[in-house]
Amino acid sequence: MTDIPGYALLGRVKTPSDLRRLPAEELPHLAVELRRYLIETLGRIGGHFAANLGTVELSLALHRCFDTPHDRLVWDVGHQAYPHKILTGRREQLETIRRLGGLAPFCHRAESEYDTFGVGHSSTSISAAAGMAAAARIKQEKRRAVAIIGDGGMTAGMAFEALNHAGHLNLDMLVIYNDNDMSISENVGAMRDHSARLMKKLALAQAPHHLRAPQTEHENEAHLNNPGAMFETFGFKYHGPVDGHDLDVLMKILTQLRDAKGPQLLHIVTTKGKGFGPAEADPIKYHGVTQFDPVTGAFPTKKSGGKPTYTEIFGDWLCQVAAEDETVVAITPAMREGSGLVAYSKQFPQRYFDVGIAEQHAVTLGAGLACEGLKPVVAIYSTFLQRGYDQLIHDVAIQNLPVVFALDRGGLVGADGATHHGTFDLSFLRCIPNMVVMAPSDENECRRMLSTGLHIDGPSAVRYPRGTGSGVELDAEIKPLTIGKARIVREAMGRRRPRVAILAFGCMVQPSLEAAEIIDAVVVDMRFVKPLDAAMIHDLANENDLLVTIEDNAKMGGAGSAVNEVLMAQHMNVPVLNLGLPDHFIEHGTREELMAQIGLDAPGILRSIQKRLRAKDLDESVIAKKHAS
Ligand SMILES: Cc1ncc(C[n+]2csc(CCOP(=O)(O)OP(=O)(O)O)c2C)c(N)n1
Repeated sequence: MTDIPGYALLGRVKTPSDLRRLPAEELPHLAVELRRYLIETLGRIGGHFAANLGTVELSLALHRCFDTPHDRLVWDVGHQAYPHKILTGRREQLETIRRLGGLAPFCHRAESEYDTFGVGHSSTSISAAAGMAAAARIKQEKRRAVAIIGDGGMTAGMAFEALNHAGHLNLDMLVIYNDNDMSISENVGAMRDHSARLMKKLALAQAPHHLRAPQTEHENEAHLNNPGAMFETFGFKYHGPVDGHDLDVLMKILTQLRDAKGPQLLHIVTTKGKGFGPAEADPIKYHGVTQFDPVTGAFPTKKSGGKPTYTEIFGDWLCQVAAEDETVVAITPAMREGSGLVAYSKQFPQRYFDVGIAEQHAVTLGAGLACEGLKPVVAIYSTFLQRGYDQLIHDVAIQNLPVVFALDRGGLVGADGATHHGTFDLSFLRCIPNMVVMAPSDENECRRMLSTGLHIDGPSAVRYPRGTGSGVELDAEIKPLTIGKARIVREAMGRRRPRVAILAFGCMVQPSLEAAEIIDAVVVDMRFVKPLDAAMIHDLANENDLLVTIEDNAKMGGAGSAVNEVLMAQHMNVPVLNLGLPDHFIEHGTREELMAQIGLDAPGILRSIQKRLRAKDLDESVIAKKHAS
């Protein structure tokens, strides 16, 4: 019996066991329903979209042919795993995906036994599946491990490290290489160029984005006749390419490969956005969506005159400085749209590098460019810079190279959840010698800090949040800042004790100002996490009874800790309250919900300060006595 009107089959398939019992001739109809369900649901709620339309047949074939969850499916990134979530008992909850308390945005071990590995950052699937295959060998269990990775995911070094090792171990595992010729934007790289030539030759490419010409005319016939040569070098037996939307073909080949010994790689060709015209025509626009019309694909018209996002502020700044200075170059690890680089990439194609999902390479490429006197700006999400940490220390900072890191999505990012929050950067950046670390409190400050970075003869980072700022008017001229100088943005009106000074970092200045109105606190926009304005901290400690540090970064080792270190070094004994992120991972929800949940919105900040002010050491009489003595 179906439990949703209009979905005769999908309503009956609640688990993979139901799917395996379904007569084979009903599977194509199920695929149609599954696709329609995705379109209707995501049209209503938004989320990752186009990639999921590309994995409908693959998800059905995998759960039909493998004994899940006993056999392990590891989805790379997990943004294309919605059909998998639907088929594994989570269809009704799909409505809640990415929302506070709802389904996780990507695969999540705690959510389902079918989610064998937590993902979000790309290119981990082959390593994880290799670990599972190696464990099965050690434990002598008959269990298959399958990694499903896109052509975008395959651009990362980590994927190749895993292939190299798994091939060497001769593990019984299967890698499914889901090639749709797209990352979020067009996929890049020599491997992509080769694949595109192969698709052309085999006439496998159909969707408009597949018609993009390969970047070079050079045709290596020998390679095209043996498309799996590269994977075979790694010890994998190559199969394909096959049409990843042909259920019969997929099931036939997966049934064969299920019992094959040794490392196997199946190359499937799919269309991102398959079955939904607007998404097939523009898979970039439909990679991740807000609500849209499930018939026409139209998005609600945006209200004009809204505030620009920090991403847009950065993109405009970059175009402006690149026009003035031809040594400015920009690098993105596969995040052209998300990082605001679309206009720049068109205006300055010679000075634009999309390196693929290769954060480590992005950082060291920047170092190399800087060695030759260019001014590289590495535009990277805070969470993805985690991938390039050694490169940042070893290749950039030790050599004191002038590379500017434009760190987007600092702090809590909202719906993408724990894997994507940029809440560790202030801690992991400030401990690196030579680094200058800045966090803007508004859009003007952001531009000034970026320009400051360009003037520094060493590495620097400007870390800004997702979304919009306060909407301040932009200065006509972008003036660089004095390094390490904070600014007072609110003086106290009266001088009643206990006196409170809030030392706020980045976007925490705004809610701090709101809270300060109630308790008449001084508010300082610290601007620099490193170097800190030690003189300002010294003065504030002398003039106030309580210092409050506020940051949207982990409290541990963050900007507040840095202030504590300065106070200790100066032997200043003033009460301090450090506010920031607690020592546990924050899940998904809107940024506002999450900030309120952890008490970093204005009311939460106020509550924490008022609570601290109720403690004995800040009692008015104690303070009065202290100052009388
Ligand atoms: C380390 C890392 N960098 C960047 C991203 C952002 N990101 C999410 S999906 C994606 C594209 C993945 O392309 P592909 O694997 O081909 O999957 P498709 O969306 O084309 O199906 C990118 C760059 C990420 N998740 N992880």
